[in-house]
Amino acid sequence: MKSLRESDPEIFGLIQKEIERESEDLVMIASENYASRAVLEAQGSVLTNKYAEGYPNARYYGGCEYVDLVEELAIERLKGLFGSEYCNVQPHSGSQANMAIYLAFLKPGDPIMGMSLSHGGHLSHGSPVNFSGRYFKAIGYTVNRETGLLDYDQIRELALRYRPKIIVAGASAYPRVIDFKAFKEIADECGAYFMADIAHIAGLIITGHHPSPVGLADFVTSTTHKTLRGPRGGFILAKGEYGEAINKAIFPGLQGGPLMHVIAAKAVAFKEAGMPEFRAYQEQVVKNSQTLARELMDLGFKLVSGGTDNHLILVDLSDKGITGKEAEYALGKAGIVVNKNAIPFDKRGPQITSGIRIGTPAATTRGLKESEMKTVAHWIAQVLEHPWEEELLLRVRGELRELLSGFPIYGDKKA
Ligand code: DSN
Repeated sequence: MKSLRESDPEIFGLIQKEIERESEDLVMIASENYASRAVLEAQGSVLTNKYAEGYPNARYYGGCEYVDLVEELAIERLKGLFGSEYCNVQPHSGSQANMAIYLAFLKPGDPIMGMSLSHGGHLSHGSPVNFSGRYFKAIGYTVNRETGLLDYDQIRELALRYRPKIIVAGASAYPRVIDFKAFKEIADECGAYFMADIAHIAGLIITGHHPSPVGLADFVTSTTHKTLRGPRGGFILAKGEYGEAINKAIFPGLQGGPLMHVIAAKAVAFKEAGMPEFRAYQEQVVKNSQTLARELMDLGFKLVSGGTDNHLILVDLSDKGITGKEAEYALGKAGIVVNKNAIPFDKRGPQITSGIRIGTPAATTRGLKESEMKTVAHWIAQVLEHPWEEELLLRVRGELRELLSGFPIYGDKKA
């Protein structure tokens, strides 16, 4: 059989380019990370060949003896990590995990409540452009204008007024601890289900760097590729009593054959997440993010909520004479990859925005620590103060590459 290099040099070449990009640039997209070689190997394995509709020992295909064991291992490891009664490792993504909960427990037109996308929530928590906002009556809660923090009084007031069938806690761009206990009390008071979407903070929860919603929430959904550092995918945790309905919602409700190669890679990532090194890693992710936050504030930048408790910061550029889009572009030219991001009560639209989101999970995986974060903060400040000075951007890019050459990804460039 031919190798990829021989059979498809175009795709092979583009993958090489991407390896170079991921190696030479500083990835600070809060939702990205570098999966381990072991995760990549499992995901690139022959398990991609196997159809396994159904669940372990109850499949619709023969030849499932090994994939059954793979899925059982993934399930046991995941339950162990979170202390959960039930889990499903088949969701292809976080969005599909959320969709499965809605499919299992709601009817079209039911009211749902989640954090507004423009305040840091997620598309699948009720955005009008997403299925969740089209098939359900969505109510969005916001952060407090002065503090940038979740306003639990407002959430309670909205919940009691609109009586949602489900309340979703969780965010894509919220730098602070989420009080899952407060959400649980509000959900109980208004008779709603409580779902926690922990996609961004799953890794931090496993190691105790963020409180866990397990035991409080009826359902916990997540992705596996952000702070958890696994392959691209999703999972669901829940109280045991909900297991059957969730299993049916995932298959046959939403999905066909599970991606067994991805489930194997999830199992590998779950094993890695149980290791002592993973705790040290998450500790460093938070230290790095807090160092970056402090430095940027010392350099005169305004951060939403005035800092961070987790892996990301949200920089408010509204008083800096530069949009989020421009900042993303200029930083990208300098080799620092971030994303433009709406800030709460943003006056600009989502394609322009007045902010950028910066995350430390990927940079921490490649070994950067506090002293490098201080240097990075200075580079970010220089770029954002002179976004149109090509020479300066190229100088920063050169210095950054020099620094990153000491922090190789995968030990070399041939991942
Ligand atoms: N796109 C993800 C993020 O960047 O946070 C959310 O789905």
